[in-house]
Amino acid sequence: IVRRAVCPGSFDPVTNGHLDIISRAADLYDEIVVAVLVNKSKSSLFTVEERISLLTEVTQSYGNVRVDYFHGLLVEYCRARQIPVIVKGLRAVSDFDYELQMAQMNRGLAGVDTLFMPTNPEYSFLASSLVKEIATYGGDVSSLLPELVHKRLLERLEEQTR
Ligand code: COD
Repeated sequence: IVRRAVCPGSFDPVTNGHLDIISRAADLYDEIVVAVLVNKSKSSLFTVEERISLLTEVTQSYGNVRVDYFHGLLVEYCRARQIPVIVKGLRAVSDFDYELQMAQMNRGLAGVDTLFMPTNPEYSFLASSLVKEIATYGGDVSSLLPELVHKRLLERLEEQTR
């Protein structure tokens, strides 16, 4: 039996905080599916295709990680793919309220359990939204992102100011 789990998110773009959780999850399970939420009502800096391509490149070395996307409810995706576990990173108590609510709802809805991993303290303040904001105003975010992602982020922000 293959032990599988999903790491879901927006990944706009993937940060070192996401990668920390994905790599640790990859050590615990046979296969990790990183699932990008397709949310048409939320504006994003990178398209779903771009986010998938970045994730694929930066997780390539793990061997047991693949990247996919989903629409709608995460538990429906889990059910269709027979994935019994969601892995989430917890940055701070502020994440906990909402994450606990989702975890209980997802278990109630479909029996899908959630595993919480404490974020590496190095990344406990890290969020894609903050990275984008800091980079927009010229701040240095190079230590928070994989090199390739950092490069694409600067390119994208540059394109936007043209
Ligand atoms: N360190 C460690 N982990 C981190 C860090 C960090 N610095 N930053 C993010 N993470 C982890 C967290 O576990 C987070 O949940 C995940 O990475 C993804 O983060 P984001 O910001 O890319 O994505 P979110 O928070 O926008 O993703 C939310 C989901 C898409 C998972 C959620 O909204 C969802 O499941 N939506 C589908 C609809 C649904 O099923 N709704 C019902 C829920 S009950």
